[in-house]
Amino acid sequence: MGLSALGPARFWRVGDRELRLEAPVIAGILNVTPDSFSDGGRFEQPRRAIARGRQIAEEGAAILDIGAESTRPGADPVPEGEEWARLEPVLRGLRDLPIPISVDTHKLEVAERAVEAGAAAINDVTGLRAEPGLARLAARTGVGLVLMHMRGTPRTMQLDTTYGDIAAEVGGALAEARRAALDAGCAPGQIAVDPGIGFGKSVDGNLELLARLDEIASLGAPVWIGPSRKSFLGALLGVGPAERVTASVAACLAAARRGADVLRVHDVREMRQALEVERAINAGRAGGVRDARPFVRPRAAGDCN
Ligand code: HH2
Repeated sequence: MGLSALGPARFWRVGDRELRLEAPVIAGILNVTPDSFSDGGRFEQPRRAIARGRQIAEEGAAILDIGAESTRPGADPVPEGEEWARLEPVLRGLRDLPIPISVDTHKLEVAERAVEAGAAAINDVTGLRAEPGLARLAARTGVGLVLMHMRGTPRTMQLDTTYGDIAAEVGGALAEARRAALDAGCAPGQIAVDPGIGFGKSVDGNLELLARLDEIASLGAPVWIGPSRKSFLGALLGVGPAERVTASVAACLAAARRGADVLRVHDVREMRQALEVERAINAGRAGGVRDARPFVRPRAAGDCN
């Protein structure tokens, strides 16, 4: 729904809870990797990662998105044993977190273990291309499923970034992936989509996708968007990842106005402040800010989507 209008209640189903999406919510990024493009190496130690996860929840994120394998351009795949060894202590340490945790993985075994350890959603940057079994896992367990568009793999994705009509091609691929998830038994309300900013796209391709995000939103699924600190912002402004915070907030607000529901960001505090100001202006009063708290409700028995 984005920032433009308050429509009827919309939810994203994540396990035994539902996230209210009349206004955009924040997914805070926690990368427990040595080599992520922005926060690589900062949260490799479980103690630090757990502290950052708690901070992300306190700063106002509605979801914590944890990744243990970098997907930056050129990144090498991580064996699943190593990916799980990075994730497990952090998931266990954050079991009592008040907000749902999504795990950014495309490996079935890692996803299965993560769900057993309490993850409420799986964020699959391959959109079921690497592992169609992820849809069956989501159907069986009820966890949320994010289907992202990527061309090729992180190693190959920037080799060819030309498209005919980028929004139509990406939207078509996401519609197909969503259909495959539904065929595997997922409920429509479980499935979110993401056009994959920076994954096999040129600078102009990313900008066009953001400009035409309403076309992706017209698929009817909750829309995730992840421009945070990415290189297209560096190409526009000539600054490194740490100096792309304001640009990331601006990109997310522009995306939210065009229908993004879940803003995947590194800088939760800054994003939250921007959303609060925009929402207070839309409400025409400061009191509207209180309504901006992320809202998670338990799913009622027999609820359907
Ligand atoms: N971007 C990254 C990773 N996962 N998932 C979704 N749904 N959307 C995204 O845009 C997205 C994603 C890459 O960013 P980051 O996690 O910060 O870096 P790295 O892959 O180097 O760990």
